[in-house]
Amino acid sequence: MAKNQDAQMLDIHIEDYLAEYEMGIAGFDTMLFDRGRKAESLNGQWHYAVDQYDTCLRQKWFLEKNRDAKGFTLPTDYSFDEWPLMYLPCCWNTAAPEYLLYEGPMVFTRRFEYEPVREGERVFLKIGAANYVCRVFVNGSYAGMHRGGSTPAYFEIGKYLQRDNRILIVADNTRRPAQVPPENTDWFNYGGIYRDIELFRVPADYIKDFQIELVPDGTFGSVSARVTVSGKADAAAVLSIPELGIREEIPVSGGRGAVTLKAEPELWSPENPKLYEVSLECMGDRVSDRVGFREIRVKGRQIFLNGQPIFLRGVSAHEDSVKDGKALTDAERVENIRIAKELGCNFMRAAHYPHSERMAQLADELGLLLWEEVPVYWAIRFEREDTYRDAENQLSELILRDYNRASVIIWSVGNENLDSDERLKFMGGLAERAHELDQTRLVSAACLVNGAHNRIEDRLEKYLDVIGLNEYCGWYSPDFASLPDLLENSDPEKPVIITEFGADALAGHHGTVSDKGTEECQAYVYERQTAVLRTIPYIQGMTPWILYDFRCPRRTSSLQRYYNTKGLCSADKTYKKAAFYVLQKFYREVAENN
Ligand code: GCB
Repeated sequence: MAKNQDAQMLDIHIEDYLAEYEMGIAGFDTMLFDRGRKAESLNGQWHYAVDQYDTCLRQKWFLEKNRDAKGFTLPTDYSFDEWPLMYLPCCWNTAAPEYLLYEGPMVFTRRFEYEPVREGERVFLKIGAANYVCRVFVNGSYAGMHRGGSTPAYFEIGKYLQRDNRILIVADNTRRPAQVPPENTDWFNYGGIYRDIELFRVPADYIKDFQIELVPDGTFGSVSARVTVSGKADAAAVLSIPELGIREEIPVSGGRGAVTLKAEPELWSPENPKLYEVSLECMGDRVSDRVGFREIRVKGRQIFLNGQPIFLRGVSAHEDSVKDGKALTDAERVENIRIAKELGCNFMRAAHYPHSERMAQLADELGLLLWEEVPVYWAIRFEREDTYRDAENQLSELILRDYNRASVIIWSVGNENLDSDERLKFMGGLAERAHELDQTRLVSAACLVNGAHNRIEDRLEKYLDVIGLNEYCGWYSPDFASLPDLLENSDPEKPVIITEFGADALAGHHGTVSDKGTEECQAYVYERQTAVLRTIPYIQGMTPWILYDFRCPRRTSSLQRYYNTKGLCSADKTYKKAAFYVLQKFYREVAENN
């Protein structure tokens, strides 16, 4: 080997180049409670390069090693500050037409000035979401990585910061069979850093987590709160809810504290989305939140909200926008909620992965119940330990992120997975984890019909509080008669939500009820479905598939044009198909009879 051959040349012989980046993994245990904290935003123009062969990581571009030991200038394959600019957060697919179908690594970098970290201060970088793996470098140092395309990542980076900084993030949305979701899904695999990028300064000892809820004991008479602080500190935290006249000390020992207080808050519901300003102070740190208090429970085969039986008049929705991909604006989220309410919904299934935390915050404000889900979708590699760890981490991150959201009533641990022993262990484990992290909500999964017996029957049911069921009678199972048969054959011990039914229809395409892809055909499926489902007492809700059309590479017919057209509205959300009004009429009747 030539003496002057340096690391940049050696990289071509190393295929396991990723091994050294498998550390500093951000996960649920490195999360920071950030509600009410002052954020310093790194959103804005970032330089970027498509890096199809992962050369940035292979050659360690982040070191900016432009000279050799003798001071000679080395050739480089990057030029960070001359690269083109992209505004982050965004999905690169919608940012520029040439990246519509790009899947792989993309390198983003920018410089920023930062007021130096003060003595006794810590700084966290938050990436709201980057699909699927992201690796972060600050001033040439590796700060860590995160897996999972829809949950936030927090990295402690204070020790790397100076006044003038360069940050570099490699985001890689390559689909892989052992990931969660796996390679094959029925939605578009958007790439990018598509939620906010922010810095948070916190004191040396800081509030790591803060959870608060109405005690779900049926009395609506007490509130409990828990705090976790960094390290194992002993301290006193102060919980304030001024509108309820609460200012209470919580003793913290070994880093944890909890309190249960008598309180009679006005209860949160879709009709009365009452929120309270809540704050928590501890060791000079302070966080705050806007929190609703409500109780969700199951008794027998019924679901109760605040002690009253409730039928969940729902609809499923992807996080998808023609213009922005998954990087929806708040205005578009509010519009989605408004359309769902116009449809008559009190409930939405946020399918099939964690939507932005803004969605749950807005649902809290505007009054819409939510089902939140992790992308344990279709053919997961259930036998793999690393896949389980990834799924469990994503679930834990979601639960910690949205724990204080009154709107969220159900955690879903997956969708349409074949009933095998490995899957039972995997998803049973996830359901147990959800129950362990949260005793105030229901756990569910969208299950398949047991086709052999045309029954609601899935071994996972024993782990669930509510059974979700996807059935496509009148569409994938063309014979409508299979639906009454299925429901008569079944005798579930728990409430059932029909988490999917539906049919494709191209907006504005007309024909007879038997012409597939027409609005008439879709509307007919909704008429037949609702007529049957309304008669079954154990069905406690439904979230038909789906509120609006969404991008989907698997859908190539001339009526679909790379969209799944089962939406009740067109993809741009401006046009309502005939089935929208069928469901709206049904939900009005349900609401009147409740
Ligand atoms: C399903 C899946 C959903 C699909 C839908 C469809 O069962 O859960 O992700 O998009 O069917 O349109 O086929």
